[in-house]
Amino acid sequence: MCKRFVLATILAALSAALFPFASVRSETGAEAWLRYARLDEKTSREYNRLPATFVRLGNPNSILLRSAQSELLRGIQATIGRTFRIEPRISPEPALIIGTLDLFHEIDPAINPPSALVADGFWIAQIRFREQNCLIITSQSERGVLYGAFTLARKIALGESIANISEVQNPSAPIRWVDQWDNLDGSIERGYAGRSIFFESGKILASNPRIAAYARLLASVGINGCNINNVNANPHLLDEENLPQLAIVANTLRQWGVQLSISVNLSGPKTTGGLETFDPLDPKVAEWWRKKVDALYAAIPDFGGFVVKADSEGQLGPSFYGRTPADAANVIAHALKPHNGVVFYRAFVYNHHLDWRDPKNDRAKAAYENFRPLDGKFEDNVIIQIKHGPIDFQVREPVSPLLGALQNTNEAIELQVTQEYTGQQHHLCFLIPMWKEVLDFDLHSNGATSPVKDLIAGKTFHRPIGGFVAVVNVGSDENWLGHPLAMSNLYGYARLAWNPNLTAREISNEWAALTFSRDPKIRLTVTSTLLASWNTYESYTGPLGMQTLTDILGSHYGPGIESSEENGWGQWHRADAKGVGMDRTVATGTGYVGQYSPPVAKIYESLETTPDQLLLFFHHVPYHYVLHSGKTVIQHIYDSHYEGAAQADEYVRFWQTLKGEIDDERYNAALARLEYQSGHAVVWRDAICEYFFKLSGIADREGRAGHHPGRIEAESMQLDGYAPVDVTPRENASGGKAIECLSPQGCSARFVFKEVLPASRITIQYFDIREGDAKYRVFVAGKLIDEWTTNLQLPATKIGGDSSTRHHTPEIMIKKGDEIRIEGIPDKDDHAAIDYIEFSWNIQR
Ligand code: GCW
Repeated sequence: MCKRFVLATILAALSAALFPFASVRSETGAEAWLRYARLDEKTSREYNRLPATFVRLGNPNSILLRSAQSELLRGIQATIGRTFRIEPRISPEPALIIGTLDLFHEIDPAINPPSALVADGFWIAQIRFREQNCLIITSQSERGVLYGAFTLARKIALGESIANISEVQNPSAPIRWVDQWDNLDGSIERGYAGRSIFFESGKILASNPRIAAYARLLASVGINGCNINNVNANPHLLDEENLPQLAIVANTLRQWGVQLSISVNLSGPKTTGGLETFDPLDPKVAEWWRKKVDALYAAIPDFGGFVVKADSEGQLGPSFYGRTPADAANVIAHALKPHNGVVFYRAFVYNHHLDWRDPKNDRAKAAYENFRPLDGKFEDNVIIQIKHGPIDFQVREPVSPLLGALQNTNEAIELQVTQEYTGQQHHLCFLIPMWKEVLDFDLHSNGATSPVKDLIAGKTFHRPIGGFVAVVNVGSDENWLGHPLAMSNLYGYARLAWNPNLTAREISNEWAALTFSRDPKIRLTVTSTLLASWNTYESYTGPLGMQTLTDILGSHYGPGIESSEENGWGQWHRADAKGVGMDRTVATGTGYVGQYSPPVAKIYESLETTPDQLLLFFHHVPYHYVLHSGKTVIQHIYDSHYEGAAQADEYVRFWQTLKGEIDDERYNAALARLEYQSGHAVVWRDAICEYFFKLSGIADREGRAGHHPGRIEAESMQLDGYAPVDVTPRENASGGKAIECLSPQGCSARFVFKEVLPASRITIQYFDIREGDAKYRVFVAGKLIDEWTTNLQLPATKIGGDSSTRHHTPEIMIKKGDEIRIEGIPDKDDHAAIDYIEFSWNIQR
């Protein structure tokens, strides 16, 4: 044993004795679920019978097999401390052997998995091989071997038994891709975790090590393609001078079996290509695409293909020349076909200038109306990429009927890991339960059973290709997605794309164990919080199928209930004084329901059979309408918001039970977000309850909506420098008003506490604007008790629902007659604004 090692061992033992609780190592979250934490002694012993020798069959230069080897050895060494003797070829002793099936067959043709392997599938097995007990990982392809290696490493990291293992795993679908909406300038559209890892200032960051780290994470859960730039595509990415850099990115991804793809702009032939047209039926345009594609493949022979967003939200498309999406998709598909490339043509084609006065207009109908008539007209290397719901990643939508309507066309479902409408990673929202509902939903599109998971995999209509795409938008934040718990959505997405029959509980359990700990308490705390979080978020944002009632014209973040109405975007909920909801029935509404097959349409056409959670998506009803639950619609709106906000608050306490049991870094970072969420859930609750209370004039049975006993409005305090301002929409601030400070020296607001019982804590509702770090100080009876600076990086540019934030002071005794004074010092656009304050009491008043 070398001296340095002895010293390190003594030091480690000493520090463990002196600091028994310091054993939780500090973490950033960068390793995500690939932490390979050391297993305890007892569990490690379960793997004592692992062979001592490792053999890799096949071409010694294969990069995929090299990745598989390094990952497997790294994982096993880290988790159970085992190293292997690496042998160049099979020798007569037990071994862990990896390689493609044809190479095993060369040695022993009798070796065969118990069931067939499809592309990317693998077999992990303990077998007798040349009279030795061996553990093998094999597949038809090298990429399958890589997936098998990751899977074995994961099984060991989870402490699962591999004794007598013989497991065949095949992916559910060939397409398991991720999309990034990264712009060439380094920003990310709907990205909430820092700048792009792929681009900056118009340049490709080809040698950024984060690209390889991302690809490794993707490969570890079976993702095989990555589209790196925004679907609102900058046509310059295809410029010739970018090809060498793109080729470097492709090389990096290739090590992990991930194919590179990019989004293209259909107007490219004209805007950057020097042609006077981009008409897909013009031969010059076809030639332009052919040349571009040939050049691309000369640089990147295994390039994946293109993603196309056209005739959508300002992107030009074939309609400009009276052509169809099939015309446009096919011209590119022809260019890609000789190279085995594919086109993902997005079905997100709709008119955002709809006349909202026409009760028959309905954006939900657009995808089906545009693509159903073209079924069978697309080349077989075109995949129609369909968002899971008919609108746009709302907190709840029905399944898109288009998913069941294409019988002669390939399709992929588009999901969204980046939480655009689901809290932007400031709120916790584990989306796997939602995606499970979508994937299991039976669209009855062939008259018999046809769940979405079978349709997209091409199983129902025997399509050659299809599958899953998710918009992920990881960024330069060390932990990839900002919220320490948000990577559960990427992990879960990939696990579902591999096997949609896994349950949300199984997935969250795996993720919690790999990301935090196998300890049952930690696992249970993390999984139960995750599993409840989507319903919680839905209940305080947009229940009953109203969609996320957010500011749809701007940030898509805080409450903005009316922003969807009286404009052409078509995200209408049509709330008025008498009732709420969109009538989409065939009988009296927009007719959208008729896009479903008869058994599904029958459910949604009738008020009686429409499930409560989608009621207002399909029907317009009076506020007194009684749900299946027995509650009226209006009472449900009030109750769900109060219950949801209370649940969000529970998460904080639940998480606090993990203090000291996981590393402080991730514990504190998650706690800060959960505390913020619990405050912002109150903002949502109050805005929506207030809005519907005013609009309907119907009181909350529990007397909560519109009443806030114990709340002191900032505008009612004695102000020094601060001035009241009206907030719009008014429901986004308590009483419709706030106070703001425009004086650089700062301002103050004070009042005298008059309650008889002493209070124990003050809650300050203030506004955190992104541009500027305002400061606040709180004094009680002249004594400074708390101060903080605002820097939460919210998507907030003004005083309102995006910026409204809570701060709790530490516990302190506040007595009758004490003066409470809050000082605010503005910074840039952040005017140290305050909405109200509230008190807490330790004893029931
Ligand atoms: O949800 C909307 C987003 C846009 C996005 C668009 C799309 C990339 O608000 O930011 O554009 O969907 O999916 O194309």
